[in-house]
Amino acid sequence: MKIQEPAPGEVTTSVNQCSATNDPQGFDRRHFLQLTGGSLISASGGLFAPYVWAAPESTAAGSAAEKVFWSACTVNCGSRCALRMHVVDDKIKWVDTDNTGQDVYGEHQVRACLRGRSMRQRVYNPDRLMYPMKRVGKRGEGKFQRITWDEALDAIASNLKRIVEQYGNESVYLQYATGTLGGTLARSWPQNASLVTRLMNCYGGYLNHYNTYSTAQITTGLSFTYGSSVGNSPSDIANTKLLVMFGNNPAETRMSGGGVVYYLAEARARSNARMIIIDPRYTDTAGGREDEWIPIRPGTDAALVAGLAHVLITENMVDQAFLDKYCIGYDEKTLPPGEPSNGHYKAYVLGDGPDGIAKTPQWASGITGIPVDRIIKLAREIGMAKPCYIVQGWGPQRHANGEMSARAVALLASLTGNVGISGGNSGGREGTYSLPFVRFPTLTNPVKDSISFFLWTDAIVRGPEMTATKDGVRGTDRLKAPIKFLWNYAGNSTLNQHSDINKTLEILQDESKCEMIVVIDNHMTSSAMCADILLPDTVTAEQADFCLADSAGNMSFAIFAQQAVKPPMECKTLYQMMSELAARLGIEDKFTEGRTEEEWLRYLYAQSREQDPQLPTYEEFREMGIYKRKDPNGHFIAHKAFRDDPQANPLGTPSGKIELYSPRLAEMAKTWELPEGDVIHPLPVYVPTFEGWDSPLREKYPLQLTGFHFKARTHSTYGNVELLKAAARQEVWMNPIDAKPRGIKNGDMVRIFNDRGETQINVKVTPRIMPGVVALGEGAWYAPDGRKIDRAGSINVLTTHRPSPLAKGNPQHTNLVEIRKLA
Ligand SMILES: Nc1nc2c(c(=O)[nH]1)N[C@H]1C(S)=C(S)[C@@H](COP(=O)(O)OP(=O)(O)OC[C@H]3O[C@@H](n4cnc5c(=O)[nH]c(N)nc54)[C@H](O)[C@@H]3O)O[C@H]1N2
Ligand SMILES: Nc1nc2c(c(=O)[nH]1)N[C@H]1C(S)=C(S)[C@@H](COP(=O)(O)OP(=O)(O)OC[C@H]3O[C@@H](n4cnc5c(=O)[nH]c(N)nc54)[C@H](O)[C@@H]3O)O[C@H]1N2
Ligand code: SF4
Ligand SMILES: [Mo]
Repeated sequence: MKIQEPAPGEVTTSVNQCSATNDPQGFDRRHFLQLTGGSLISASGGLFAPYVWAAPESTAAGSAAEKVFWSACTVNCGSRCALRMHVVDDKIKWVDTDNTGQDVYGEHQVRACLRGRSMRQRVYNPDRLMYPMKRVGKRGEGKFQRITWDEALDAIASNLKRIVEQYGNESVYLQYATGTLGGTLARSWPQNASLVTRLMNCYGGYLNHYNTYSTAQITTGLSFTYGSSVGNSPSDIANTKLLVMFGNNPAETRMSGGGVVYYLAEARARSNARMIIIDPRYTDTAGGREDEWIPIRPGTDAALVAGLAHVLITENMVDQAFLDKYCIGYDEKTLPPGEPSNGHYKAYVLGDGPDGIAKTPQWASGITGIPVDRIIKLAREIGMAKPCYIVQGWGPQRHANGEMSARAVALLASLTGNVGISGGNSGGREGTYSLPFVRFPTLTNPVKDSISFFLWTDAIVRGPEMTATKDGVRGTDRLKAPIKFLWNYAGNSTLNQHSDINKTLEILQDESKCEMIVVIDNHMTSSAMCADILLPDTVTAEQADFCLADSAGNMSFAIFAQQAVKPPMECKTLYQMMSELAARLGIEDKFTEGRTEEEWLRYLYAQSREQDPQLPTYEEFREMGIYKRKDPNGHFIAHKAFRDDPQANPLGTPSGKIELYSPRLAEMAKTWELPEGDVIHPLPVYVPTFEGWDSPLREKYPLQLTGFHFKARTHSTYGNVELLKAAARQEVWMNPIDAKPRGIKNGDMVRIFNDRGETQINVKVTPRIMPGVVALGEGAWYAPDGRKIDRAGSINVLTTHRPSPLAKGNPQHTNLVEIRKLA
């Protein structure tokens, strides 16, 4: 199919048409489809529908003109797969994946999942951005005008100069963004690692953020327990007797032949360990492979742990020697001096603490919804299995009390002495072995002020009111300026992935607040709709880069991604864009150091080889495509050195020990200003929260809504690929017990709503979710209908901006809603 170009200056027709929907919220994708005669291959719509850009017909393998290039899938799914692009006439005709090695466990192929294999549909997608554009309508409305690169970069440079002069570098923010995180040149995460960061560091700095949407509560929580949140490698499951998974679903969240799900299957086949899954949903990881599924009410894991602890203590199954030697705060003996007596965990559990309540299995059952006898049986199983691999995903911590849940699961690993040994685990997520590659130097940020990644909307509205003890601001007592300039490179968290889309949009639409938003993406996402200036980036297949493994167990790897096809239309690499912008800001030499992209890759690789002479030469690496190496130490065992010799290898906590009771948290509990109902506690106790299972709001909104990460997408990325939408449909899960009284049948269209918003989608009525709880895969592309109602099942119209107490993180799995059949 042919691509027609709008001339520079021309308002794109499709956008004009879209404004005809009179949609105060902005772009209406479905309506737009009708207006354009539905000629798109993507039902999610696309701004360039009249200029259709569709995947070329695929061809059978092996034609004479075909060339094969190694590439990679660099999205944030926790894996990193090799893709092999089969190219004819500068078009990708088909995609396969790692075909090297013997494909035996331990030297296995890093084979891509369905998402990576559908990469062509992302490269040749009607949503693809092709030209620089500027906003001509209201923010979020989706009206853009094509401009030249010079115009776009001049506008960015002059606004950046003006805003830095007027409000300081502290008013410039780099949005959390994980669209491409395996790469070296194209790397959007972590925040301090991208080329935008390097540019801003050359230009006086920017407002930092700490923590992530992924792991805020666990990272913060476990930093108080262990000083880090590492876990044993999943290959070590081969050495365990029992596998206990709290809210962990690697079959969806760690897919691929190189991902945790493969280790789980292979390692467990070797140990034949029992597997118990604790999750409100019967997950794909269960899927008939589990020994037991224990459904739990969202947000109540800390109560389950306390109930288990009651059994372990009263039946004499705790590992007292471990607790005495390695931990503080389990009982009176190891309670740090000066802390209130009976402030320890044992007193909390036995009812000798300040609340006077014994955390019996009966007590825990009332909160978690798990039968009493099941809690007792689970405690005995965990207490007797030596060793026991206790692991948590990040679902339990993405809650309003997630710091407590995360610390409680870790505490269970200590109570049973499973920390620092093979076949055991810290209670944290699975660990991974990484190759020591040198990454792009992004220089140092002169600005030290930092906010929680989740509070950027607050920082736009009330930046200078935000303080250390009220909002968790770091590096300064109080923010100096509100956010005035927002960089959004390879992320969709400016709208789709952040909480409370309706409120966020309202904040963004006030142009007197955040004055400039620059979005650099491949696709017209809902965050891109909020841009003032939109820059079209290349995709991985259009540039050379090194792409490094992510959660890859104990076999790490690196992929030499080649340029398989040329960038379409006016797309540029980030390095090109940032270099040209640096020239306008008078910092080009500092930014580029005189190197081209290829020269940077060679330069960085030479440094990596200096550190690690085992690496192949640059040319060999390019030829190989993928380079793999097994952890020379076998399995990674978290906190092993500490377990072997705690004096010589103390943990990163103030006491050097595992802090079941944290004196630092006791101090913060006294000094931080918290809203009504928020709790910071030195022990990982169970606390009820806003919009929890026992919230009074349940009278109005009786269903707990939890999100989950879905196999059809990686967050929102791949969310506009028709094949994937059809393969795994967006649906809200609901138990038959909740569906029946509402007159809801499987497949019905339903309204899911609360005070913040409404979304409509089909329902999946299934016993795979516990009664009283409903679940929606996160990341569906926000598709408002003009009356603030989303028609795509985009969960963030229902989530809240209110942060968790300690991490100031995203409680995106803590929501109350009602569901009704759509009349
Ligand atoms: N309700 C709810 N919300 C959530 C979550 C949840 O569980 N529930 N999960 C949260 C979590 S854990 C995370 S990590 C965040 C993720 O949020 P984001 O980091 O915003 O992730 P994506 O939605 O995948 O958006 C990535 C963007 O990068 C773009 N992109 C991909 N490759 C490239 C590239 O090479 N160049 C450029 N320029 N752009 C590229 C994609 O088109 C896409 O727009 O979402 C969070 N939001
Ligand atoms: N296919 C796919 N893979 C992905 C991603 C994706 O979007 N798509 N995103 C990637 C990213 S960035 C991240 S951060 C990770 C996210 O990884 P996780 O955060 O682990 O994934 P979730 O699906 O949010 O949660 C895991 C499980 O926890 C359950 N759960 C929710 N609340 C509770 C609770 O209170 N208690 C218990 N016990 N269980 C609970 C959910 O039902 C779910 O099955 O996944 C990564 N992998
Ligand atoms: S989405 Fe993840 S598992 Fe799937 S191909 Fe890409 S990197 Fe691999
Ligand atoms: Mo994440």
